[in-house]
Amino acid sequence: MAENACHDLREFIEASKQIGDWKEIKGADWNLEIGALIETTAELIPQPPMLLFDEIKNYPRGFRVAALLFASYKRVALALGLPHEKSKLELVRLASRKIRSSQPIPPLEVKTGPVMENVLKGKDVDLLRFPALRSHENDGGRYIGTGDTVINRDPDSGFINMGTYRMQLHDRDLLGLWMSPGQHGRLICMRHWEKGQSCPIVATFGPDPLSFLAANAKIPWGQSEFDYVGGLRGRPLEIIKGPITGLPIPASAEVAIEGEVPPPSVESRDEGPFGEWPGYYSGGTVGTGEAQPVIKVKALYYRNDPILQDEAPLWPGAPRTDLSLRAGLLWDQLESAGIQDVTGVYSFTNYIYVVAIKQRYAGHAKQAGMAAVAASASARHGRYVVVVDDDIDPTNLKEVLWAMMTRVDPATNIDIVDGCWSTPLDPRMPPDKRAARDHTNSRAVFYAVRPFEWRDKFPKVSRVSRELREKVIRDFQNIIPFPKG
Ligand SMILES: Cc1cc2nc3c(=O)[nH]c(=O)nc-3n(C[C@H](O)[C@H](O)[C@H](O)COP(=O)(O)O)c2cc1C
Ligand SMILES: [Mn+2]
Repeated sequence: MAENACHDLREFIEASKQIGDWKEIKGADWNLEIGALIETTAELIPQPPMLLFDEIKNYPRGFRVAALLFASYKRVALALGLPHEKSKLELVRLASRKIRSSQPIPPLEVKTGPVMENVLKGKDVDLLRFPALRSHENDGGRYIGTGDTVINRDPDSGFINMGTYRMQLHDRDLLGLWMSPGQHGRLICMRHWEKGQSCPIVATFGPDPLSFLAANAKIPWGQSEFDYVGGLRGRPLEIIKGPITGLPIPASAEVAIEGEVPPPSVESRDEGPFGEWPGYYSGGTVGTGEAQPVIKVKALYYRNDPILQDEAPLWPGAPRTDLSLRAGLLWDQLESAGIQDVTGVYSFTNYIYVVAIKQRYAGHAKQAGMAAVAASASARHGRYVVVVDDDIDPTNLKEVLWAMMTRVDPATNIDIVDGCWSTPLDPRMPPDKRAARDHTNSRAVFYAVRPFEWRDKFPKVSRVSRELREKVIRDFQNIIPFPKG
């Protein structure tokens, strides 16, 4: 993650073409067809190719959509500036070390940049120029904001946040914004609204890859994702001071807007339905019954031949993120909380966080599990935390399930913690709880570890040893088509 992290989305796409599979698809339809292709590819192909759509139906050539950018961990490694030939677990470890060792670097203001190649202001703003997708059959509209960042400034402390929140394309100069309770971008908007003011806002579509990954990791409140990304890259993000809002506009984003979010009491709109990452339609007006905030767009900036980044949620069986900054962030936060001998961390969507430890004392596993329930990286809308021993690779779901099957005594090794931070998009949230705005849920913590007190008496593992496995793969590769690692 040092000097070599990609500068912008197009540089990242070119570099990704060198290290993995990719496909260009011409003539596909923004209305459902592209969404269906993306989800089906992610479900059926392990380490799926990056998909690049051009000549999208009814849109001019060059107005492109890029998808599945982070569905292969090798591409995530590239985005993080890490060596892509490492294992997934090793990459999470390297990410957490980098997070630990980097110092925030504030952005660098420049006069202009590629995002200013096309400038449309006021009445000329027209977001319908872009082939925003309608991804799922019952989506209430088209979404331009999925692979996006939303940027606003806390009026009290001055800290500038960058988060990924979905944006519906309501009209040529009007966007819907869905921010879950507790999100930093929403807390900042509320501080403006409480003063009776609209919240100035910048958003990007097709940000640089590291900004995107940081914008959807829960970096603690008050730490600017701009400075964080600068620190991880080892050089500042280049920004242009927005002429309308004064907010930073990332200079090499594909598309950016400036605008404002009026208090919802002044202006709001129905939002959604939208197929969300748990695999159900949720959030927005669905379930809450409440109209949602809008962004009134005052200026539109975009590069020539702009690339929208699609990150519309997929059914969880079609993983769109093979490795996230979140796992590295959680590892760092656990160590910062004093949890010792963490040997691995991984997350399978927001719902399952796995922490591997080398147990050193009775109570160590519980300490690690409780910390993972509370840490900012994993605290919002989780479901399960699984603590495993260090012989389990937390990135390997088969190994994690095996530990849960064989090392957990359900009566004594599962803790239930109720009342944790959740979101109205949780499909399992009872309607009355949602109506009462009690956006909390319970967590189960599985201690899938050998009981510390008698760990030496635990039966020996009978699985083929790694050495023997590697030997038979080598010796029989010409007969049996073992996948190349
Ligand atoms: C593709 C994608 C889309 C997301 N969409 C939303 C959204 O619509 N609303 C929301 O509240 N969080 C959404 N999230 C989660 C937030 O980006 C994440 O919680 C992040 O930490 C929020 O920024 P903040 O920590 O500065 O509040 C999304 C995440 C991803 C990866
Ligand atoms: Mn934040």
